[in-house]
Amino acid sequence: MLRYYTAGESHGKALVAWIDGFPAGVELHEEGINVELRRRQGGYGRGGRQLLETDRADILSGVWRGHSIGSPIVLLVPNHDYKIEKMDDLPRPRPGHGDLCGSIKHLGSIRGILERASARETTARVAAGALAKQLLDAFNITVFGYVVQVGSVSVQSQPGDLEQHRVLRDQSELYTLNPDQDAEIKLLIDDARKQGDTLGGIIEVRVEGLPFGLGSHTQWDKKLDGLLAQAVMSVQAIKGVEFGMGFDTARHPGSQVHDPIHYDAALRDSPSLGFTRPTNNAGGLEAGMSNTRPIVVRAALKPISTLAQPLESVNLQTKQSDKASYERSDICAIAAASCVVENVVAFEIARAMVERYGGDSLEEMQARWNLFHELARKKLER
Ligand code: EPS
Repeated sequence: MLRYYTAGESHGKALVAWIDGFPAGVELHEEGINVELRRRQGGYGRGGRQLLETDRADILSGVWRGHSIGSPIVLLVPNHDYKIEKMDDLPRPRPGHGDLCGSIKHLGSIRGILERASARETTARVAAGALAKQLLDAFNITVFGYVVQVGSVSVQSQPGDLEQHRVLRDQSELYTLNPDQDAEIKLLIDDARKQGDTLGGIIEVRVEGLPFGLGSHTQWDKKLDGLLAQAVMSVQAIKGVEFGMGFDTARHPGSQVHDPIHYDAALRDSPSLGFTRPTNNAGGLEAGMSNTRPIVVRAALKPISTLAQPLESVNLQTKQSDKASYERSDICAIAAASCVVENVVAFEIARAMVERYGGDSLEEMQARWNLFHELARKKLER
């Protein structure tokens, strides 16, 4: 099974991702990971920390002559702002952060909780996801994330294919598909900064090039939508996840929700095996399995919980009411979060691929992918 763990504190020595079950024979480039780490550090509305860091991954194990060898891969990203030993505790928990529940649960300090609850941990998740993308590349599976809403502003969608959308997203300081709206959104973020406030938003991630049947209908913990939802929901500050038409399906009759099934023999050799769907309200997932249409997952990010104009809290020593503690933070991290969710989704898709076509090597996975498509085509011709 392909899986990963992360370790590291926000102001500790380093962040680490430990990846197990990664098939052998995948060509791996540190630069592919570093591009994603740079993107995670970007986006308008970030705090001062990103000026101090230049996140780069060092591959410590599991790779020989540029290829995975099947053994555990450890990625290390050093923290320039390593100062945890000199940092004091926070006396007043911040509403929305893990300060209160974590310090009570662990019978310990707020510092001990916030250092690990911090979204700095997503550095390690992005590194793991970027590694997983290099496995997905071998199957032409793409995972692409962007911002569709910041605070009260919805981004007007632009038609285009993946490459056109990639160009637009990379032009936008907010990682949206409409850089023309950047100025409007930046004003909103500047305003929040002036008010001592923060902003959230909505992210969309699209996965293309999938075969039939990643995931399974047979058990609750094998359903791909369930696995993706758990992974996405676990990203710091995410408060909602939906697929395709999502919550809106509840407001429409079935005839307007389900995607009709058509067939086009010219597409027989593609992963869709010739089946086409004029709509994709299911977001690429039916009964917990991929249906070859793009997986479309959206995630709602709450505003950052560290406020320069803090909310009411309680001093844990005196039990007196007081404003919550303040530490340097971001005003709006939606752009970075879109990169995080993209890479977290990529890891789950890679995990599902290894589960479905698994084996110890990329070569074996590719052989089984080809065999499945050959057998499925034969079955449809019978
Ligand atoms: C982050 C680094 C952190 C925070 C932010 C994310 O750095 P510092 O605490 O040194 O400023 O900016 O963490 C949070 C939003 C949070 O709530 O903890 C990063 O690298 O993404």
